[in-house]
Amino acid sequence: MADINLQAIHDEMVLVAYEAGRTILSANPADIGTGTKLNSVDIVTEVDQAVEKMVSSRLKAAYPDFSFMGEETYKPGTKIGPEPTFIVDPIDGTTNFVHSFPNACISLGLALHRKPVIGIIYNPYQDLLFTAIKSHGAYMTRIKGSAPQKLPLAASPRPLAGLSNALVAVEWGSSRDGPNYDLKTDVFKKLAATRETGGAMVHSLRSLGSAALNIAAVAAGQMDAYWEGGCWAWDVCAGWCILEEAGGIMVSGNPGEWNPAVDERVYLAVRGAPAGQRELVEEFWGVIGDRKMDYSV
Ligand code: LIP
Repeated sequence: MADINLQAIHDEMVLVAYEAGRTILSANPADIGTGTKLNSVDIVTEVDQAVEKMVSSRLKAAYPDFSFMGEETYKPGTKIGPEPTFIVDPIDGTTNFVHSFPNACISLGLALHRKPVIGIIYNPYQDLLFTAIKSHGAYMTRIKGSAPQKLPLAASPRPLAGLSNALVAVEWGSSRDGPNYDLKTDVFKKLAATRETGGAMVHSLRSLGSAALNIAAVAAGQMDAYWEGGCWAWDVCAGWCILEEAGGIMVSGNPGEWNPAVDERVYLAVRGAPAGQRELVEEFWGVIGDRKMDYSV
């Protein structure tokens, strides 16, 4: 286990991601069975389940000693251990998928000692692949077979110049009441509001509908930050590796924690920049104040 070949695992994960992409594209969302989990906006489809089955059987066959955690087969309370663990969301952006909104992906991560070391994100609608291996950089491939572009896309990324110059990704998530929801919506409002009224007046807010694609956009330098509470390790593991390899940082979405766990459930991703990363995090945490999102129950 000590000398695992990350490049070979990465290459297999890319093949698996492309196969998942073909399954996602071949499904007609109007004809597939859908169900719900926690509530009416926490959606699962037959395609999510079929893709996870294919992914888990391929990865388990190739790497029988590794652990596997997938969104659709997750058993509440399961912990991620130090052993190599595939952390997989078969379709991240399921709501987009069921609405035929072409922004969904497969998110395939590998964690080692609970840290993301490989990240593969593939949006088949745009034939857009994001990949990274720990200490080997992050890449984006626009069309299968074309030359990968190194991330971030800008050769000299601009310094971060505070929230008032930032494009920020946020998500509504599937919990739509209670203290977490109140905090989130209050922060959304404060991020957008004018400085005169106590807000940060960010350039704007975006919701791509997929944590993985939000993080990939931050890694690419197309957005400055992404903040969410309530998502899971399978939503962020792959993107996290890609983000770090592109010079970005992942900190807690709750103020004060610079080194969150992969299953922290509250995250703030900030793009790579020659200056201003820590300042942006601290300014963001200042908008949240002394409150915290809590997903422990
Ligand atoms: C989605 C996440 C998104 C979150 C949604 C949902 P899914 O994952 O990517 O960030 O806001 O509630 O969890 O369900 O499409 O795999």
